[in-house]
Amino acid sequence: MSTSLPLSDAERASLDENGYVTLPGILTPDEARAVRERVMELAEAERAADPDCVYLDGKSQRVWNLVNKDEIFERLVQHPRTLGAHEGLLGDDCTLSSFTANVIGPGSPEGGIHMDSPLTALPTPLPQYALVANTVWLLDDFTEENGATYCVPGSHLLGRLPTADDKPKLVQVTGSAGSATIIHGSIWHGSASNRTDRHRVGLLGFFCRAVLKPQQNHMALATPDMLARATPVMRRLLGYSSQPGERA
Ligand SMILES: O=C(O)CCC(=O)C(=O)O
Repeated sequence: MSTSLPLSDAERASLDENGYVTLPGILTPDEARAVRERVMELAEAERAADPDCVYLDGKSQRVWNLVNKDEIFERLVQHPRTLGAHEGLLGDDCTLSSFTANVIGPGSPEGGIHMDSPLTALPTPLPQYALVANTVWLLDDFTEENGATYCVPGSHLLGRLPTADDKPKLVQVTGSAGSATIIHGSIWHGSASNRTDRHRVGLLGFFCRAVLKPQQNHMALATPDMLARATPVMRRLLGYSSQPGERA
């Protein structure tokens, strides 16, 4: 059983209207600093093992499959506030699509405006309710200079990607380290360029309705250690109890 906390009425109204809402103070500054440090260690080790694991002109990097890389990420993915927000959007049985870090390096160009996977593979118009939804965990203060996420308020209601005729009004979602921004997966969004000399580090806790195929195959990736620790909520997020009509 989940002990998750739903969004307040005001938070949910803001998410429904704009397609995103920022929840301040989900982590303390010290917690955000410690998680950032761990992400940067993982990023450095993965770059040393595979220099091609970078993107955006080699300036930025994704760290995939976080739930199997440190116990701290197992706890974060089950955080009652962020998980409660996703359950409210996607249903109480929603599952994890992927949990990654997005490290936007100094001089990185913007990531490009998009809707989240697998929405562009579906016929349009998409429904106005969310099929997938993301959490951007701010491990640094996100500013206009260091690449705070772009969103186009209200675009989640259009159910399609922008066309050449659209003039999307981009807003950068700035906030303090330790905040988490919940975004409806159909919103037009993307990382912005980093014009500072320091990495901008965020986590992306990405969830989907139980009927959709997740971005990563968690059951194949799960390590025995992580599974041995997994709570019932964690097992559900990994997909162990979301197979409709399963029989032995
Ligand atoms: O890191 C960010 O600011 C956003 C990343 C993003 O848009 C995504 O991965 O879908």
